[in-house]
Order: sequence, then C-alpha cells, then structure tokens
Amino acid sequence: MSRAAVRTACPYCGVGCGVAGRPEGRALEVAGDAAHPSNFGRLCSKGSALGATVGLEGRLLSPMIGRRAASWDEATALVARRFKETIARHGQDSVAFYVSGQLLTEDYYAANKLMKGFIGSGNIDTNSRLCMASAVVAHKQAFGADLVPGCYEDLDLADLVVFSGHNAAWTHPVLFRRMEQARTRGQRHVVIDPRRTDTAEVADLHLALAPQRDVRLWNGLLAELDRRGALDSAYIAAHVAGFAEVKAALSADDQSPAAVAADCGVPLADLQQFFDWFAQTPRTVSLFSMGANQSAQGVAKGLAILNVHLATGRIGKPGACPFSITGQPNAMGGRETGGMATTLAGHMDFDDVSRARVARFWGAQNVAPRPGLKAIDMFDAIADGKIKALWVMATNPAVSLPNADKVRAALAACPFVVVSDCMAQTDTMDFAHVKLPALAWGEKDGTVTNSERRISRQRRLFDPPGEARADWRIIADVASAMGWREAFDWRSPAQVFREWARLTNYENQGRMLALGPLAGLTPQAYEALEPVQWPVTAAGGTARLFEDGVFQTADGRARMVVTEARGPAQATDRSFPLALNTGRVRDHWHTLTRTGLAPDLCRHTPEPYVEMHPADAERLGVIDRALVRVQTMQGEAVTLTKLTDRQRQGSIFMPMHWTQAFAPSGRANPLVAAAVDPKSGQPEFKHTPARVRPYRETWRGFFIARAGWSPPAGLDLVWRRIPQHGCQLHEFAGRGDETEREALRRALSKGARGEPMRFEDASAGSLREAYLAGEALDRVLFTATSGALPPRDWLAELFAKDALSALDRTALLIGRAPGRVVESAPLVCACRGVRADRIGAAIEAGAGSVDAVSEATGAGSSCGSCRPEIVWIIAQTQSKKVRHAA
Ligand SMILES: Nc1nc2c(c(=O)[nH]1)N[C@H]1C(S)=C(S)[C@@H](COP(=O)(O)OP(=O)(O)OC[C@H]3O[C@@H](n4cnc5c(=O)[nH]c(N)nc54)[C@H](O)[C@@H]3O)O[C@H]1N2
Ligand SMILES: Nc1nc2c(c(=O)[nH]1)N[C@H]1C(S)=C(S)[C@@H](COP(=O)(O)OP(=O)(O)OC[C@H]3O[C@@H](n4cnc5c(=O)[nH]c(N)nc54)[C@H](O)[C@@H]3O)O[C@H]1N2
Ligand code: SF4
Ligand SMILES: [Mo]
Repeated sequence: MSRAAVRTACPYCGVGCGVAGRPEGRALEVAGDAAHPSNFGRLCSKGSALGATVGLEGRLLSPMIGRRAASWDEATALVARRFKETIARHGQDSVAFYVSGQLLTEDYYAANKLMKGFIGSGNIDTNSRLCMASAVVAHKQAFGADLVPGCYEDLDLADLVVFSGHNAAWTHPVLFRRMEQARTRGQRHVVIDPRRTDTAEVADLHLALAPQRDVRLWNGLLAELDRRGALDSAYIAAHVAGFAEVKAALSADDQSPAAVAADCGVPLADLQQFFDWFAQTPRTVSLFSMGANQSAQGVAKGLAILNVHLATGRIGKPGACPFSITGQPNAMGGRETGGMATTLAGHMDFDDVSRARVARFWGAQNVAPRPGLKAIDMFDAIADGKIKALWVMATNPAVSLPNADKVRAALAACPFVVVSDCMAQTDTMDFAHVKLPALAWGEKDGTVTNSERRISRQRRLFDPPGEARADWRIIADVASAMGWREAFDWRSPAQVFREWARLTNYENQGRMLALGPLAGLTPQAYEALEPVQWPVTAAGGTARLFEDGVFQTADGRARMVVTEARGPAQATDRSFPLALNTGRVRDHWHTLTRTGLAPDLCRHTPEPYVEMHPADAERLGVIDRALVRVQTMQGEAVTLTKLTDRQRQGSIFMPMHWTQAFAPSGRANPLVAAAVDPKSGQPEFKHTPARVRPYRETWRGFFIARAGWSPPAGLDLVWRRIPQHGCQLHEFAGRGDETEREALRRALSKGARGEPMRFEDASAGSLREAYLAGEALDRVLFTATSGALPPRDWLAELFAKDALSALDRTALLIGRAPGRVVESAPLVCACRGVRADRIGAAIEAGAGSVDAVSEATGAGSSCGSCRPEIVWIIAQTQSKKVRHAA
C-alpha cells in the first residue's frame, strides 16, 4: 500500500481509538493506529466498518429552508435574524441550543461562547445530559471539579475491575479487550448489572442486582469494609472530609450483608465474595457507566462509588481509581468547554468571579447570569411555548430523549427549529425549518477528548462534499451575522483551539483543567498534535490525577457525601408490573444514522426486540420471536420478543436504536418516563414500569426493494426496515383485513414499471408479487395470513443479479427457493462474517474454547468483540449436551 495513512480518531465511543485511514476517492480503508495509546492498533467491529459509512448516500449537501435548497448566505442570515427577533421580543432565554458529544471541541467552544457569552443565556445543553450529567455532579461534589482521576493504564494494572452498569464488551470493546488481556495474569472482573450481558457472561462474578439498588450495594460495601477494618484511615485523615457524617448516616439502615443481599436481590454468598475480593484487592478500578448515571439517583450512585474509593485511598494510585467511562467520542470535550447548561466554560461556574473573568477573556458584555435549562426542562419549555427558537446540532432528540413522542410534539410546535446534521433525513430533521449541512467524520478537522482526558486530533480524509461546512464555522458565521464578528472571526480550527486552550490557562489559580503550552500551538504543531492527556504542562500530559492527594476544593480535601439508598423513581405496580430497561447493542450506534448504512453492522441485531425471561413470557402467553405490545404510562411499542434467562424475572430490555425511519413501532423512547435525578437532571432511562401483551397479528409479510420505503400513513401496520447489500428488506405485520393488505399492495407497487409476476392463493391467504426492471429483480412482496414465508436471504441475493434465470423466475412464482435453503443463522462475528451455525458445528467437532473456535472458523480473530458471545455459545452447547446425556 503506497498511499500514506492519515492518523485520526474513531467517531464512535469514548475509548477514542486511533484510526489510520487510507482514502481513495470517497472510498476508505481503515486500520487501527498502532501508535495510538488508547488502542495500540486495535479496532472493534464498528471502527473496522467505518469505510462502509463514509459514502455520500443520504447526505445533506446544501442548506435547506423549508423544502427548498438555499445559499449559505441566505440560510445564515435567516437563522441570525430569527434568533435576534425572538430575543428582542421575548428575551434571551426564549432561545436555546441543544448540542452533542459528537461535536468537536472547537465546535463546542464556539456554540457555548455564542450562547453564554454573547446571546447571554445559559440555554445551551448537550445530549451528555442524558449520558454523563450524574457523574459530572458526583465529581464536582467529591473532587471540587469534574475531574476523572484515572487512565487506561490503570485498567491494565488493576487486579480487580468492577463494572457498574457497564456492558463494556459491547460498548467499549477495545478497552474490554485490553482488560481481557490483563485477566490472563489474574485480573478479576465483577459485573453489577440486572442483565447477564456479554460482559457478565465472561466475568468472575456477576451480581444480577434488582433494578436501581446500586446505592444500597455500595453503601453496604462501605459499611462492611469499615467493620473489617479495611478502610485507609491514614488516607482519610490526610485527604478526605465528610467520613464521619457518611459513617453515621450508614447506620440508619441495616447494613448486615444478609439485609443488603436481600434488598439487592442477589445471593448472599455472591455478595460476600464481592466484599472479600474488594477488601483484599488494593489495586481496584470501579468503572461506572449508564447503569449508574441514567437514574433518578444517578448522582448518589456515583457518589456511593467515589465514597468507597476515597475511604480506601484507592484513588490517584496505579491500578486504583473510580472510573466514570464516557460514551461519546467527545463527551469530555463538551464538559470541558461548557456544553452543559450548568457550567459556564473551562470548569468555571456562574459565580461572579468566574463570570467576570470569562467576560474579560471573551470581551463580552452580556455573559449569562445563571445556568440555563437542562435538556428535559428545555424541551418542556419548548412544549410550553417559552422557548421559541431552537438550534439542534449533532444529535437526534426526537429519538433519543425520554418520552420521545412528547418531544416530537414539542418540536412540531416550536416556531423556529434549526438542525445542523450530516444527514438529509433524520427523525429530528423532519421538524426543521432550516437544515444546515455539516461536515461528517473524515471531512472535519479538530480535537476530541476521550474517557481518560486524552485529547486526540480528528483529521480530514476527504474534501468537503457539496456545500457542507464545519460546525464551528456555521456557528461563527451566524454569530457574525448577529453582530459579533470580531469575537468569532476565526479562520481555522487551530485558531479556535488556541483560543480555547488560552481560556483554560487564563487567570488560572488552581483549575486542574489547563492545556498549558497547547495555547501556543502553531498551525503546523496543531496539525501534528500527538494524543495528550490534560492537564498539560511544559513537561507534557498527565496520566493520573490526585497522586498527591490534593483535590480541587478550597481546603484541598476530597469530600465524602451522604447518599440515601432509594428504589426506582416510579415503582412497578399491578397495572405495570415489569421494569423496562433500555440500552445498546454491539454493532449499532445510537439512532442508526451511521451504522444503519453498513449492512454488515446490521446483521448481528437486525431488528428491534424486547428481551424477557421465559417464565414471564409463559405467564403472559407469549413465545419467542412473537410480536408483542410493550406498554407504559407514556406510550406503546410493538416489537419481537427475545426470550432468555439472561434477563431477570420481572425485568425487560429494549435497545434504544430504532427510529421512525427504521421501525416506528420498535422505538423504545416513546415508552420511557422522563423521571430525572433532581441534581443532575439526568433521566432514568433504565427503569420505566411497563406491561406486555400479545399483538396477535392477522397477517405477516415482507417487501424487498432497492431503496428504503415507508408505508403511507393511516395503515394499521407494524414494520421495520433491515438494510442488506444492494437492497432493503421491510418486514410487515398487521391486524387489518383484505382491504388493508390491498391498500398496502397498491402503495408498494406505485412507481413500478411493467406488469408484476403475481401469484395469489386466496384459500391460504398468501400473495406473491415480483416486479422486474429489465431482466433484474426490482421489488418483491410476499404476504400470508397463515403458514411460513420464504427465506429472505435467498430473495435478497437475487437483487445482486443483473438478470434472473428461468429457474429463479419459477422459484419466485412458486415462492420457494430452488434446492433446500434454510434461513441463515444469526451473525456472530461481523468482521469475518461467521454465523452461529458454523460456530456450533466447530464446537460439535470438538472446539471447546474461544481460541479453538477461532482457529476453526476465524470468528473472534479480528476485533474480538464477539469473543464473549462465543463463550456463551460454547456454554449453551455444552449444557445442552449435559441435558441430553441426563
Ligand atoms: N455498540 C455501541 N457502543 C456504544 C454506544 C452505542 O450506541 N453502541 N454508545 C456509546 C455511548 S454514548 C454510551 S453513553 C456508552 C454506554 O455504555 P453502557 O453504559 O455500557 O451501555 P448501556 O447498554 O446503555 O447500559 C449499560 C448497562 O446498564 C445496565 N443497567 C440497567 N439498570 C441498571 C441498574 O439499576 N444498575 C446497574 N448497575 N446496571 C443497570 C443495563 O442492563 C446495561 O447492560 O456506550 C458507548 N458505546
Ligand atoms: N432509551 C434510551 N435512550 C437513550 C439512551 C439509553 O441508554 N436508553 N442513551 C442516551 C445517551 S447516553 C446518548 S449519548 C444519546 C445519544 O443520542 P443522539 O445524540 O440523539 O444519537 P446519534 O444517533 O448519535 O445522533 C447524532 C446525530 O448527529 C449527526 N452527526 C454526526 N456527526 C455530526 C457532525 O459532525 N456534525 C453535525 N452537525 N451532526 C453530526 C448524526 O447524523 C445524527 O443525526 O441517547 C440517549 N438516549
Ligand atoms: S472501541 Fe470501537 S467504537 Fe470505540 S473508539 Fe474504538 S474502534 Fe471506535
Ligand atoms: Mo452516551
């Protein structure tokens, strides 16, 4: 390979892997960057598939006003005018920005400066409110600022890693692989998660706690460590305040292991095992993620973990720290620059001293006097008509906020909505009055900060397509048009970055967030910037914070804070007896705008589903892979069941990813209650009382066409779209009669040329229709009221043929594949394309370990994300054998 690789950073998760990209036209070959300290050359399935997502299909390439394309000058002027008019008429708090951890630091800095510095309102909040807000508040209370103590090296060095509500095997796969390596020298893993996730499957111990019992568990651990004399009293005496109060408060509850185990719904022996390991292992890292943060007691969950680490002195030492892991590639950058409504900028708050300092630095007369509205309140204010102009950047709130149909109604009612996105159509774009085309990953240039405070460069691989522009520039142009040209007169991301870095150093008496010498980067040095962890000093970056036991509080001591153990915000009851939990799947990213472009990433989990325990299913009379209604106080979804004993009885789980564009009835968030943590404003995505009922469709069917399609409104249909190579599969089901199916058939045939090949069997209630474009297959529709439908894979493959053979045509008409084709087994290894059946065959043939399966099939030999699933398949196969033998 002669082309030089461009070193950049992955746009997905907060691990922040380095990517070496070799562009050729719009095509891209990617490999892990062997020199990047986050991943040392590894990539997970999503990172490896980046090449499949950089095409221009579906991109927004020109500004749009309403339905017409507009020039940048016109669109910028309109946005500036409408924001100014709204502010003039209704005050500066009548406008808002809702931004995202998928913006670059430069974009974030620009957006925050415009809103908090010049418009003079605090109303800029980020989707990190849904993600990191609880951890941020916990850090501020305990350490005096939003500081993440540890680094990835601590995960290599730890002897015990505790995962609290963190499915690392799927959500931070490359980091998980690093820890798997550490296990070969004896590192132990304990997973605290109501579900037996892939992370739990391969752990040394899984505590399948009852939902929302984490505070009880961690408080119980603290009490037990105290009883055993396992706390570090010297560390507490020297560096911690608040221990006595916390200890006194603990005695309000029965902290005996038996009582804690009973309240948490875990076996006493397992809890004791966890306590033993924790007590015995100085080098312990406690990772916490969405199972902790996304809770109405998210701050308390974080604090309960920090309390234990402070009381044991396990912080600021190699292999020992509490570690809040970030989700998005630049969640951290937003927390630094002031993307959250609750901080001003650069870890400064709204006190008079900080406001005056930031005003001096920006040369701004009108710095926001107080925090703005947090995301949930912001959308409530939009619904109430208090916010009348909204600018959404790099996030898809119509899908990702709780109570999503209420959010959609708010967006629909908002007098002026601007959306900056790379894609022409998203669920949120549908509500935009002005659409602004943003550069996507591979086109934009700037910096991101990962979970371990490491700043990496995202570099440009492609020329900007169409009229798309960098987000920072779009913001700066609007700011200039609003009359603040001087303050936003940047020419390059390097210039924005330098200004941001200078702000971190500005009148800095003790803010640990400081970029030091980076404030003087030349354009060349910015271009060549190597990954570096803040705080940055003349000596370079800093891997670990608090090594000297000094925190960013007035007296330098960390604070232990009393945390009260409560249950879920909304308890289950007789009407809604099940606890609905939501989260992620391995190969999809959020609202599918990117991973939905890569058919190979759609194969591991092609469709939305609700996971439930077989015993719950039996009681409800539902079977595996049946359509059910999932209902909550907020809304209803119709989706397929997935029965598994990895789910706790009484709990169900839905993935968050599906959207109006992919599966309207499979969306999770119209169901989710918007109960928030009172301090952080973060919603309890992990717990909504729900019930499940059979759907009882009267017919099913599917439609395959070259392009994606959505049915006309008014039909009582359940459908989902599953991208394939070269075509799109749409699965349907409905409860209507003949007339409804006929209406659907007519809608689907619209625009088709020629006469269809058609077969109808009224007695069996089945219909098959195929349209050809020339000799090639153009679209097919199959429906049936009873009996099986043919394998979709066979039909999808026909779309790859330029011309159908006579045999293909006959097969189409009789509705059966020539020869014996079975529906293919689920894909396990996305990188090597290995399905479950081949893995099963290898195990049958004697492969008894992941390595042996990997040797035999290739599965798990590339990114390794599927290795926990292979372990699970081996266990399943072996337990089946034991059952047969018995
Ligand atoms: N594949 C993939 N990876 C991603 C993303 C993606 O979309 N796809 N998104 C990224 C982003 S933005 C984020 S924030 C991270 C999130 O990464 P994670 O936090 O690992 O992901 P989630 O699946 O949201 O939730 C984690 C776990 O919390 C558990 N949980 C639910 N309730 C409780 C509880 O009461 N207590 C405890 N202890 N656990 C509970 C859930 O069962 C779930 O397994 O992933 C990042 N990485
Ligand atoms: N039920 C449930 N809901 C959840 C969660 C959960 O666990 N359960 N998790 C929550 C969490 S942790 C998160 S982080 C959110 C994520 O939710 P979102 O932020 O809404 O999800 P994304 O799909 O990542 O949306 C990013 C959008 O930005 C666009 N985009 C990508 N790059 C750029 C860019 O450079 N510039 C611009 N202008 N646009 C860009 C993409 O096309 C896409 O439309 O979801 C939250 N919602
Ligand atoms: S773990 Fe995967 S998604 Fe996360 S940064 Fe690395 S390659 Fe990207
Ligand atoms: Mo997130």
